[in-house]
Parts: sequence; C-alpha cells; structure tokens
Amino acid sequence: NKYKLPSNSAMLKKDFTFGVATASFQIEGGVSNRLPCIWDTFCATEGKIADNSNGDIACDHYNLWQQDIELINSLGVDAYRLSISWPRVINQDGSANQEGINYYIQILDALLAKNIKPFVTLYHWDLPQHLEGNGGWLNRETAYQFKEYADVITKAFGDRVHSYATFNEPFCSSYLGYEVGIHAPGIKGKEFGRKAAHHILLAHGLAMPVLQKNSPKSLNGIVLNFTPCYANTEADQAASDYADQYFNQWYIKPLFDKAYPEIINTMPDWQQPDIQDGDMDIIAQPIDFLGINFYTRAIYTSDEDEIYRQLPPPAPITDIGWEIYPAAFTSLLTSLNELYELPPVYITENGAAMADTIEDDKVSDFDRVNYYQLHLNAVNDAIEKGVNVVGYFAWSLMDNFEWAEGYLKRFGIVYVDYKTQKRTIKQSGLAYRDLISNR
Ligand code: GBH
Repeated sequence: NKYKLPSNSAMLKKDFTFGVATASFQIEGGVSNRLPCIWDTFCATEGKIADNSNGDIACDHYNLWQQDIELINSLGVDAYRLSISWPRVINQDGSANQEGINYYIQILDALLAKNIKPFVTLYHWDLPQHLEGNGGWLNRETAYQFKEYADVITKAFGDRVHSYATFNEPFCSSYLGYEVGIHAPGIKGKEFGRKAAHHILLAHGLAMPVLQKNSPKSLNGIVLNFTPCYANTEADQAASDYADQYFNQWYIKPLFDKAYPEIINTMPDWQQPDIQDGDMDIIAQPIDFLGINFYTRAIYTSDEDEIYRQLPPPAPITDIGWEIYPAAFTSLLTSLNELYELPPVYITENGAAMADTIEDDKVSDFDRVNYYQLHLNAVNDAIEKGVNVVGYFAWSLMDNFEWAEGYLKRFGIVYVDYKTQKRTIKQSGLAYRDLISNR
C-alpha cells in the first residue's frame, strides 16, 4: 500500500506538481443557486443516467467546500484542479453573477491560504441550458459567449489562479455529446460531432488571448483526453490509424499545426465543420501548458460501414470496463512529443473506477492502488524518455457523479458515503499522501 518511484525520479523533485482533480457538476450540488445546465436537462430525461440520478446534491461540495479543502490539505498535495460552473457565475443576460463568483473566490482564497495552487478549468461540460436553447456548440455564437465568460472570470479572479484551462476534453463534449449522444445534450448524428468540435476549439482559441491579457502570470492552456488506438493485426492497422485521427489527433493537431488530420479530406460535405477564414489561426494560439488525461487504450478492427470498429477491451479491466494498459500511457506521451512541439505537460487526470471494501473506518481499494502505481511508473518512464511532464493529478479527489454512470462508479481516492456525505480517505489516497510527503 505504498507507491514507489525510483529514488532519482524527476517526479520526486520539488518542482514536480502533485494534485487532485474534480469538476463542478460532479461534486457541487447547490443547484438552486445557479442557472440550469445541459446536464440537469439530460439527467431529467428518462433512461440517460444508469441509476436515474442527477447532480442536484452530488457531494454537496457547494455547502461542504471548507471541510473538503481541509481534506485536500490533509493529503498534502501541491495543487487542486477544479472547474467553474458557467451557469453559476454568469446570468442569462451575460452579466456577472456576483454571488456565484464570490463562491469561487472563497475557495481560491482558502486554497491559497494553505499554499495549494488552484488549477481552474473554465468548461468541464456544464453548458448553461439557455445557450443550448440557441443551438449550444452547434452554434458558432456560443464560442463568442465563452470568450465573454472567460473575460468576466479572469478579471474577477485577479491573480489568484495558478493555471487556467479553457476546456476539459473537447472530444467528450463534441463526440459523446453531439455525435453519439451518450452525454448531454444527447444529440446524435455524424453530421454534428465535427461541427461542435470546431466551435469548441474556436472558443478555446478566442479565449486564449483573453486569458493571457487578464491573467498574464498564470499558465494558460487546455486539457485533452487521449485513448491511444491499437490494432491486433497488420490488416487492422489502417482502421486503427483512422480511429486515432478521428478520436485523438482531431483535437490536438489544430492547436499546433493549424489543420485537422488528413482524414478530413475523405469525409463527406455533410460531416464537415464550418471552418471560416482565419479560424485555424485563431485555434492555434500559443499555449503555456498542455493538460493530458489518460485512462485506457482502445483496440480497433476494420469495418465495412464505419471504417473502424472497437473490439471489446481484453482483461484486465476496471469496474467501468476500461482496460488497464499503462504501456499505452508512456507511448502516448512519447509519440505526442515526437509529433508536436509540446509546451510543458501536466497529467491533468488519471485514475480508475474500482471496487472499495469498507470495514469500520477503513476503505481498502487495492486494485486502485495497483492502477496508480502502474501509471505513475508509466509517467516516470515517459519523463526518462525525454517528455517534459511537470505535474500529475489524480482523478478524482473523491467519489462523485460519474456522468452517464451516475453514482454507480467510484473514481475517488476518498470514499463518499452519499447518505451521510461522510468522506473517508481510501488506501489509495493514504498512499498518495505518503508518496507526496516522503519526497
Ligand atoms: C474523464 O473523461 C472526465 O474528464 C471526468 O469528468 C470523468 O469523471 C472521468 O474521465 C472518468 O470517466 O470505451 O474503453 O474505449 C474521460 C473520458 C474515458 C472517454 C475513456 C473515452 C474510452 C473508454 N474518456 N473512454 S473505452
């Protein structure tokens, strides 16, 4: 129940950042103090969430934030990654909601008082519902609304924030939300995913100069998720490459190369994003850091209709069915490092849904401890191979609302009893605390 890294590991040096991460909709609750968002609506739609739950209370972090910051502090982390609920801080007319802004300022000040660096994500999927009413991310105008929101927030927060990320995982918002519809707003159709993705990337590019101007001292960038693509046979390699372009490179290539992957040229008109003159230059703004979220890999085979088809993940898998394959983490980092001129990299999320055994006041999660050990090693290997990884955040600080899985899947290094809202640090959390304090 201890994490071990080589004693000369760069991850054990003072300037490497260890943190924990959460997202607003997944932990806050406090629903009556904000405008509705697309996840409220999605949860209210029968059959969308595995346990028919919603985010009305979640971890009640809206009320329990002080004790949660004590908890974060007790883990000894250097940094805390949180997200801002757009519908809590901006009114329907676009003006600032001072009550919502003050809520976050209290949190930021409490973190700073404990020497914990705030890493703030502006968009972790909770789009204000009224903007979805105007087309959401299918409407180019939403990108300009996001820029305004970024302007209000960065002015209000002043110099409190160590790092801003514009978006968390544009892949999830666009593909899962607007193409396969298993996430809010639940829109389905191959004609929508790429269009939504383009407007999200445009919003990122429009907001970057605003962040740099209003918050010049913070590290400003974006968080992307990657699910590296594999093939079992030579014959399946082309299908796997296509999937990689479609699911992974689509979101990073425009940031560095001002272009979407080659496969865009083979896609029919009705699937094409609406790219206007200058858009690709706007998207490719310089970023101070790149956030990378990694959980698993995926194996593809060729398919006549869809070009690629994902094969069922082989064992070992986590509670949510994702394969445990840490070698993909190392090769992802080294391959991105070869493909692009990367700024410093933060691992902004990594973690696992695993079963917990609760006995008295002890929560045992040996499989999660093992997952973290394997993936910390994988990051260390990438650093040894020359990738400039400067920080690592565990997903997640505590069990929370796991999107379409509701409260059934637990990713926390802290256990949450949803009846009492009691938090108990799991074995995996205690091991994380020890790793950090023994540096
Ligand atoms: C993150 O998304 C989110 O940022 C966070 O809010 C969330 O709680 C956390 O992960 C856990 O889900 O079908 O085997 O190919 C991660 C999203 C996870 C999407 C892996 C693609 C592929 C699984 N990605 N998934 S597989």
